[in-house]
Amino acid sequence: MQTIYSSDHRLHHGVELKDGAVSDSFEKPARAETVLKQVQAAGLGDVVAPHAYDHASYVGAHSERYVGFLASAWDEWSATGRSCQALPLVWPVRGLPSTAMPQFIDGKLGFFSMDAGSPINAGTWKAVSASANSALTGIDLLSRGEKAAFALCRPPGHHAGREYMGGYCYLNNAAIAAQRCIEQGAKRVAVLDVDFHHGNGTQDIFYDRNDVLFVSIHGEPSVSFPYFSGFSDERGIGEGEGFNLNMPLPKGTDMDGYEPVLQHACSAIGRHAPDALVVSLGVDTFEGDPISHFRLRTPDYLRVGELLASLKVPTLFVMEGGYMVDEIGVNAVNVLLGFEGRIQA
Ligand code: Q9C
Ligand code: ZN
Repeated sequence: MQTIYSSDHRLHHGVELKDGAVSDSFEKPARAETVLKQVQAAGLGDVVAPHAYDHASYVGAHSERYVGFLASAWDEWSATGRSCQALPLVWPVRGLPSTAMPQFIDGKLGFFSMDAGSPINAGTWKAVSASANSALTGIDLLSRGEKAAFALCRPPGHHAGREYMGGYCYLNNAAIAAQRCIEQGAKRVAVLDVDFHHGNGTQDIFYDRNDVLFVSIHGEPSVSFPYFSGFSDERGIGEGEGFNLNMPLPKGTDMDGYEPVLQHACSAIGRHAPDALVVSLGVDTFEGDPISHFRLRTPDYLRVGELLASLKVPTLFVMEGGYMVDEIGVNAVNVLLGFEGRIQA
């Protein structure tokens, strides 16, 4: 399968608040470089650059004012004389009365975010839009008849909701891809999220819809980020009721616990009979991941890919999380090799 990759991701690198201090983010450029290297080493297929898309392609999954905020946030922030990265510091939590969008950038940062995990620097928008464009290009490959494609997106996207960034994410690449698929005539699409963390953003975007089924397998939110969504009783609303499926699993889950749940997820996707499948491919389910708590091992990812292939649906893989930089390449590419049936004995 082809991989869609842009080196523009390097323009974005930021800090995160960890253990009460500011440190380099786990979500760093070396992640995408490692995955790209393994794509090439494994001979997965051609690596192509994303096409250009305008902002309207991101609206649908996101609101227009949110896309506008992301596109101009750095200019608004740096116009105040600050040269450090922009981070939110105040949020409209339960009980605060105003729901109006603030006029000043410091207020907008809180208004359009769920946490302080998505810093904005001078190159962030270019990287973020190239990442979304990679997912859009992947969908266009599927509509031209490809059976599968790999959007090597960075930064990731699945924590970004209709109107908010968070958890290292800005634009929801998987949701933007699924939305394009629908706009191009697909009746039904499924998004399967196998990142360790719940895909709260994708859930948010499709929660009231029955054309896009969202299924997520992730660490129990009572003890894992993002804490405030991902419980199994979140099943969708209105027309979307029954089209949101959360499958939280306990910390320490290994392949023995994971595989039957993945099979269950695949059955649900099969019943939806989608025209296309978008996989939010996080490999922070790995046993060595520094911020996550599942125990999948490198060969397990081949099996994950094999199970996904059994659905026999055109599939776009969209890179999400995975932070053990030395291993994420082989783990992510193992899913793709397993999908293609290229499993060495
Ligand atoms: N210091 C994705 O995997 N921070 N996002 C957790 C670590 C948030 C993960 C605490 C993790 C977000 C795309
Ligand atoms: Zn994650």
